[in-house]
Amino acid sequence: MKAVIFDLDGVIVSTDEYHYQAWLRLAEEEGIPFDRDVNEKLRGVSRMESLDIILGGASRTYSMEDRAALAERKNRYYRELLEQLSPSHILPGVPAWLYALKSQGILSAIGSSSKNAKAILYKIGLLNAFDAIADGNDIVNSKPDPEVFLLAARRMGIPPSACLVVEDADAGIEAAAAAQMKSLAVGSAARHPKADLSAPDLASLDAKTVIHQLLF
Ligand code: B16
Ligand code: MG
Repeated sequence: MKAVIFDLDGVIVSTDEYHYQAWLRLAEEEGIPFDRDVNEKLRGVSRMESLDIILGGASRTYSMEDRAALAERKNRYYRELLEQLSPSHILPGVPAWLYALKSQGILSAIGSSSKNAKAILYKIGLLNAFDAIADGNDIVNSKPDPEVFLLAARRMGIPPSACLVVEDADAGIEAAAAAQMKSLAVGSAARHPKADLSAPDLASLDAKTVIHQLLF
């Protein structure tokens, strides 16, 4: 058996833009420098680690309590933005990929650093579309650590060497390599040196061709 493990944010749905908007709102309120370049460093990284990266540009120090409150406030802003999600937000190419995998008998999973993953999948109508979900609630170490992908593979009963990871984050491609899984880099991660294949998005590739090229 073979499997494909999809990252969520930036691969299945463009919640990456909502993360950006929520962090921007928080940073502006706090007077902390933040822009799209800093935002790129947050892809695939946990909420607290993301906050620490952003606070690296702050002029004052923040206590543990301050940091917890800031992370929680950002999550509130983010959850407000998630309210608008619907199946129309599923990214191009995703339905065709899921259909192709099913018809080929290949398993599929979500491997996401997000603690909001299941809420997002529910809103876009894909909560029951995968054979396994591993997310930010299940892990101690977020990408580039391979933990979330290894857990997804274990939940499907598929060895890492028979898994392909689809990722939009450099940290996610690093995590796939550390898990000894094949990887397809899309969006911001495209052309990462450790990716086995790169493309702008899933719509530009035929699932069957990619699977046979990388997993067989
Ligand atoms: P949350 P992914 C990641 O999702 C995002 O890319 C990253 O920007 C975010 O900080 C992280 O989830 C945690 O998200 O605050 O919702 O728990 O790309 O791994 O699906
Ligand atoms: Mg992502």
